[in-house]
Amino acid sequence: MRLRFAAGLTAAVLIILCGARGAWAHGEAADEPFLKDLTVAFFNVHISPTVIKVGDPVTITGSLKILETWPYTLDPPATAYITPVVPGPVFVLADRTVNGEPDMGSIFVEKGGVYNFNMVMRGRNPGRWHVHPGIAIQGTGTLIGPGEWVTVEPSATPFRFDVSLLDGQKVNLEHYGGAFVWWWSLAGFIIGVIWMLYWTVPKRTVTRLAVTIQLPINDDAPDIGLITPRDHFWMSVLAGITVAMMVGGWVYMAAKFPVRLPQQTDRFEPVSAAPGVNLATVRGTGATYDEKTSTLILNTQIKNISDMPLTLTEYSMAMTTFVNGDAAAIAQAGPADYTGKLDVEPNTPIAPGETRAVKLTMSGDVFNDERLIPLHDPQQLIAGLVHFQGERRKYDLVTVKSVLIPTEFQPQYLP
Ligand SMILES: [Cu+2]
Repeated sequence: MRLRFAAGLTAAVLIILCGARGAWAHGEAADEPFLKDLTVAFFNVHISPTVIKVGDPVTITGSLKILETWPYTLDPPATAYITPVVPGPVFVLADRTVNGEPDMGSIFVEKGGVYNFNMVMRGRNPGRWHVHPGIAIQGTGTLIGPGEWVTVEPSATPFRFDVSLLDGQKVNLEHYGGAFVWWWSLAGFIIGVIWMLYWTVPKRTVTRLAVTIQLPINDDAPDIGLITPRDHFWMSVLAGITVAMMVGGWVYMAAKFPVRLPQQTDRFEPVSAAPGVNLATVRGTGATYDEKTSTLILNTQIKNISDMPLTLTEYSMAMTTFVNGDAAAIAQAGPADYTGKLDVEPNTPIAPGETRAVKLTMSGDVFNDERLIPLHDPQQLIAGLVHFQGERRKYDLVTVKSVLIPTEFQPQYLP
């Protein structure tokens, strides 16, 4: 019986090991649609070049807006961190700016804020990696933008990451202090392993739990050999070695690095890059989604509140952007898997002061692949960003929220 179980288990493990393919997604499809649609819209994301050698730079640029439709069920967005999202430490982040300012760490953000980012990473490990920009928001998690495959080819020169210290010394962060950290951690680990083996292998503390849990908490029970004076002695020795290691480490650090500075944090509030002047208002008047054709239709009521004609150029939702333009314009809008064509009806400029009903139609596998559309949720809501282009380089980004009903529930489709 046991033999059969062991054979079955081995076979199952082998099948899983041989049959499993590498995981490459970043888990964003598992997030609820509202968590992607109502929170942040990414647009104008560019990741290039897509083939590099180890040590070479890859630049991620783009923009994101924290939508005014941020769900009330989440903590309000306050502290955030704009970051490349990659599978593990296969790149290093060498430089980052947000709205033109150097960004060392977290920033303070606000609902309605627009943030333009520019991140330079350098390839560290050879491989083919899926790279996204993302924004980690305290209390919510990391929301990710569109991704691109980047191939890092091996290089003849080993990876280096040189930085200058305050005293002018140059160090290679790839290996700096590595040997010390390794041996020092191993020393601490060995003390822990000795302690663990001491109490589990020769002792019956664990193997006879039924007996030991009967004893009162403060009873050493030396009469049944549970904790003897000899044990006390050896535990004191282990504790002594630990204290000696810590004192030794502190003295070594103080002697070797007499000039020290506490770890620095630099948090600031980037000035939002929102266009400033409002050119239009947009009201969502209902959306539908057809699962069979992956088509999203968004009905809107648009009012031009500016003094110039406006053209509706794009609609961005979560990590996708749909473009009212030709193939070249769509290719310019971001990574191919996350962009598509936007049909605008009627597709003529909206006159100053005009209010017009406009129907936006877009389709793409990305809606299903990234699970962007709420199909059976308690709140059937989507939100996105409508881009308008005016005259004299004036533009506007207007957040629109709409109730969405899957077509299978539309009256005309019901049996
Ligand atoms: Cu990915």
